[in-house]
Amino acid sequence: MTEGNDRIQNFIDGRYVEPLAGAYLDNIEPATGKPYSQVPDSRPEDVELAVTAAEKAFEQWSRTPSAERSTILLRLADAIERDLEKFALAESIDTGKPVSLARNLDIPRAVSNFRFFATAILHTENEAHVTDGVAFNYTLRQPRGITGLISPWNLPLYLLSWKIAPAIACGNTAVAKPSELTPMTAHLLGEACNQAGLPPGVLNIVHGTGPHVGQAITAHPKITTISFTGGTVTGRKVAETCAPMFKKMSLELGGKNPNIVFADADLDAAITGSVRSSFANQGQVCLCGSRIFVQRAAYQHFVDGLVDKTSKLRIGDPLEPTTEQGAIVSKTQLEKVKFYVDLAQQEGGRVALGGRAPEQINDRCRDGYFFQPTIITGLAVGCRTNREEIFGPVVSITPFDDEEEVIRYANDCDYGLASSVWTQNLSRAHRVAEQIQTGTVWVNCWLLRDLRVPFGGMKQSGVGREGGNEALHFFTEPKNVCIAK
Ligand code: TXE
Repeated sequence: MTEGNDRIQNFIDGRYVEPLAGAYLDNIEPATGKPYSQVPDSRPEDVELAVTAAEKAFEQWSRTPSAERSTILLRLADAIERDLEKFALAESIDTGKPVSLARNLDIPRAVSNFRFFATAILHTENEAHVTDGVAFNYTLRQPRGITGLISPWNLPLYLLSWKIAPAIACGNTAVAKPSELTPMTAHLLGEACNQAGLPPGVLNIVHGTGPHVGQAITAHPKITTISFTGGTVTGRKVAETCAPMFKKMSLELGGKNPNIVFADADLDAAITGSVRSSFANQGQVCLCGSRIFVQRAAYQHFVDGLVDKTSKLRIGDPLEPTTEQGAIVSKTQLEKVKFYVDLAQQEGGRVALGGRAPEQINDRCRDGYFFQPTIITGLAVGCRTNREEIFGPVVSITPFDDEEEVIRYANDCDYGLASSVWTQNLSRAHRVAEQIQTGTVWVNCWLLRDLRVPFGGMKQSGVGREGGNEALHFFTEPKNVCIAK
């Protein structure tokens, strides 16, 4: 880690500041299990400081022409890109993910988020409605004020920037809280904001735990808009706080996503795609397809292929450039994964691959939180392992006979975030996509993202949508002006 970064600071009003109470938490490196820096254990007073700064900045920023906001956001994207290596290393150390993944995916996508919304605001349209010969209406979309942005640990900079970029591009100011488990890239972002010339107070970053900082943000009366990504249980708490205050909220929560493979699919492509959708980022992506359903005629071929390809994934020190599977984010998360693998076996599942920690990786990583990619077969569709979000490198595979049956399996779930369907039959692809209850259906692919499309989940996977116009609408307040003739 670069010198001077071992103690993270809050970023408020354009400056790095200590938390007021001077308290810090250890920031653990998952690959070693040891603290490598400290993160502020901020309190509501720190959030208050951030809100004051954001309130002051809002006056000017909300009136700054969009072309100027756009230029600053583009400079911010450039600043991150210039320091891509530094960001990628920080993200890998913080999360335990392979540095190659951070370098090729997470950080470049964070850059794209800023570029996308920086340019999107230059191409918006305002609606106008002519009421017969009586009146003329037009709709203004105005910034909402101070936004509260709370993000999780799995894709720290990518998910935080997915919120920050539209929020501030639309002329709002922000109080952001990254996960206390993975604060380093957000810490570096402050520096990039200053390099880009973002006015002080437009983006404020307060580090700390959910109960202290997250709760203070969601409960703050001056923060009227909350965008949250995290677990469903936490999302419920956020909603409970926001609802009586009539805050506008977007909740991106968990998933238990079906990955459906028909016998008529290109099976090689389905197997390769399923290795990714099962184990990318050690399975810690809310979009991972942890419930795999394979049509009976292709079942054994698919299981053998998935086991074979997955067994070749290189588990290793996340900082090694060749590593494909790194560490699980925390000890708690590792325990959760182990719990579910034990439960799966009690529920009658058979471990076809993995199921335990790998052999020692190297001396540096001997106390790290590693777990082998794990494939389980033989589970009943409705068992707990097949219903509850594990959020780790564990998938279960179940055979099915026909379309009707697999649609029933896919939808028999409290979550509804994303799904994948593998088939060469175009009509079937349309038919199945239409019936599956998830916010996204990927056909013959996974995690193929176009930033313009609505993104989010149904059922307990959340409320609201992000992405493209959805985000521009979420972060603005529509106001209709009706002029009589
Ligand atoms: O997430 P939390 P956790 C799922 C996954 C995981 C489980 C718990 O199944 O095992 O959630 O993970 C902040 N008010 N996902 O506990 O707590 C917290 O500080 C306001 C899926 O690590 O949901 C962090 O910044 N904020 C998910 C953020 O919420 C609060 C990604 C998310 O943390 C808060 C992560 C409160 N009361 C976990 N309590 C996905 N869908 O991407 C905590 N936070």
